[in-house]
Amino acid sequence: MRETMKKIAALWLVMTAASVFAGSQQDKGEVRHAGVFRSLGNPYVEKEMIGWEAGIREQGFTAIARAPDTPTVEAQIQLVEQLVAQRVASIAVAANDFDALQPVLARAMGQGIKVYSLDAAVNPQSRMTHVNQADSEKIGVTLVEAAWDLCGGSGDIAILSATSQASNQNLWIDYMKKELEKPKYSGINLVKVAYGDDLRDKSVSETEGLLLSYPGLKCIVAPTTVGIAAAAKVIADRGLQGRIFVTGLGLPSEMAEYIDNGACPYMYLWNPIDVGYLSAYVATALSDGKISGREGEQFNAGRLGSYTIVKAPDGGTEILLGPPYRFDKANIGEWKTVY
Ligand code: RAM
Repeated sequence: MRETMKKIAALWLVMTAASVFAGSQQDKGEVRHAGVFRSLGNPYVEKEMIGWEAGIREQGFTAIARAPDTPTVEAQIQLVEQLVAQRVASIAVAANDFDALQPVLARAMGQGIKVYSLDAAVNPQSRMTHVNQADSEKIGVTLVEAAWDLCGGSGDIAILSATSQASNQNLWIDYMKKELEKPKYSGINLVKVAYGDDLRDKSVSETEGLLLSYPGLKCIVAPTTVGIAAAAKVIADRGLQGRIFVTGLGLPSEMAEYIDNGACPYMYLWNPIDVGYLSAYVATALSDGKISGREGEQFNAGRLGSYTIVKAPDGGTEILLGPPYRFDKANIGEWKTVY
């Protein structure tokens, strides 16, 4: 009898432990992390979202990914408002404006929601930290050097950007302008910064406008994956390879044909899937209390390893994914199927 009682007690203990374990697993899955990305229909953004969702899910949490149809901040404010009402654990924003999200994000943080930006930053008061794809100054310096090289040291260049409020592009352009002041670049003349709004058609028509207005143009630098693909298409369609060069930040999958046909001899980028994936680990490190967004804090980002929070040029903090990577004829074949 005593043996039977013991067996029943042991069984009960095992069953209770199992249900507690199952319960905690279930609770974890009920914790929702949210991400508001720049816009749908942008292959770069889609890859960023895929990486972020995968990173949240592999940690056992629920991912809610949202993005407006076009890269406007008004639509992002509405999406954030809905997510605050849903009481998510964290909100990531790849922002379409540096300052405009501050009221809603401050409200979110006031309610205990962990807020951070990725890709395109919000101002330091609106975030706990920021996930930056690469050192912003380095991107600016690298793109100026590329334009100078492609122009053979002198000539007119233009920048084809995303929207005029895009904080990442604006920061890179500021660094480009600063770099262009150096004596080495005295022969380079920046004639215009055009905005294609990260929309394919608008980027094509802005490129056509540049060609019309500046017949002597030698190089178009597009620090946006949408802009560079549109500009390279116009140059290739018109057979202008060798006379006008396109460079900037592009997705290997979209740019391989233009790198091969010479419209864009080389360009730079980083892995957008990893930008999202790293951000997913920032979400959970913030909500677990492992980090608070202060300079010097460290955390683990799954398959990417360990990261340290550093000071950002805007006065806040950030986490740098890694250096920009160069793509050219020699290596584009191996990258075009990766991202
Ligand atoms: C576009 C977006 C994105 C930027 C890349 C380089 O797809 O503007 O924010 O990081 O280009």
